[in-house]
Amino acid sequence: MSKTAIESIRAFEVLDSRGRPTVEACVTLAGGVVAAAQVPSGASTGMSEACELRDGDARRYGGLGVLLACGHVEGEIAAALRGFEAADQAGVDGAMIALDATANKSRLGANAILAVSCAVARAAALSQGLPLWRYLAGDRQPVLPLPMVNILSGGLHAARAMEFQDFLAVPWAAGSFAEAMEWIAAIHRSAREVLEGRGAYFTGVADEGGWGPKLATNEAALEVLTESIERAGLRPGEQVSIAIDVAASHFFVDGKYDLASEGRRMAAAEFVELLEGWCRRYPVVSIEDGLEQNAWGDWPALTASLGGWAQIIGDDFLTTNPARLERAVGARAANAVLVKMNQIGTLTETFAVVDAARRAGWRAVVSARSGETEDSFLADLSIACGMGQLKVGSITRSERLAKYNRLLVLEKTAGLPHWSSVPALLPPRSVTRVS
Ligand code: 2PG
Ligand code: MG
Repeated sequence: MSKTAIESIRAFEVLDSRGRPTVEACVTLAGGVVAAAQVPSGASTGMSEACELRDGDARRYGGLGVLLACGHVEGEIAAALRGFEAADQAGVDGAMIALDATANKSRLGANAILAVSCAVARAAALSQGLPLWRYLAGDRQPVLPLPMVNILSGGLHAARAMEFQDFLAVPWAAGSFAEAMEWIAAIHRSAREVLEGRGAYFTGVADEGGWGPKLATNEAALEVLTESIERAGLRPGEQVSIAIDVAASHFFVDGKYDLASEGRRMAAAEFVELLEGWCRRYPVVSIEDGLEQNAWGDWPALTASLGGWAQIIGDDFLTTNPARLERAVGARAANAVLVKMNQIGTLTETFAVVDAARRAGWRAVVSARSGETEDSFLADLSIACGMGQLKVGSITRSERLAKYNRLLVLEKTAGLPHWSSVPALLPPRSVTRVS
């Protein structure tokens, strides 16, 4: 066996940032290189995501254990991959897809498969003496990504205090990643002050480290965020814009968008009007999952009315799935894709989606999950994709900071181009202030 071939693979049940079990895979190459990777887990998952295999044994972790997935790694997967060159990522991923033999990786588990896929990549990078981002990039131009950072949370990440899931700050005018993080820390701090000024009561932070306040309306979150940007001494729109993750599928009830906290139920057309009003009044440059995940008929209208102002991102809608992306490109149903490795389950397929988005002239945002781990793999992936945007959550939880901190170091050491080198990174906006 060559020194760079896979010799053995182990798997461990470890815990994610919500205290739920997840998979860590550890690959050993014949020459002695050892590399591990952990996989994340979502809460607001899309229906078309690859399957996360859970034990279903109610006596352990309420059925969420991943011992079956770990068993598949150490059993069938390890046996099938023994002798594969670690650098043959497509071969390794293809072998696991064939071995699983289901459309959604439900037999072996996407959590088992992805953990191995990432650990193999890391082992290959190590064996070649390359930083992970450099190895993953291949022929792509690596870029330091612009972070969109969660400041206020609602939906499934914050006990549904409001329906919209994420209100994020986009520090696009920062001259460096370090400056972007400094701005974000100031905005996160000032957001607390603004919320306190409105009488908000704090019991902690939401799943991704943002504040999860109870506000009178969803729109109030935009007022709070805009005010927080100003209070931090920054200019809304001119320096820091706003992104929202509507995560609309999770409050789509009986064919209507149900803003229960406001006592309003809207059909798609009315809901798009609501979003359009927000784009007029606030510096919103990015709208994710603005409509329900299977509302194929409505997405083109959303994109037609708001696509010139904001990037229209499909997350639950596209689930990092090449077939759904292709259909959406054909239908002009969005203009950007959220990239989450565990929605599809291998690194090879993840890059296929990124490259297809690039070819279509779409934007792509590499994203973490709400249940994350201390693995910083995503930081390297976001650089390697070269699409210039990253979403990891807020700045008060170390599973998020593992990624941000690695990017802070790589900015100083790796000589990477700034995100502004990516053409048409964000749509141009003229709105700079709430009227
Ligand atoms: C999202 C993600 C990350 P989850 O909806 O974009 O914020 O959440 O991992 O719960 O799907
Ligand atoms: Mg989302």
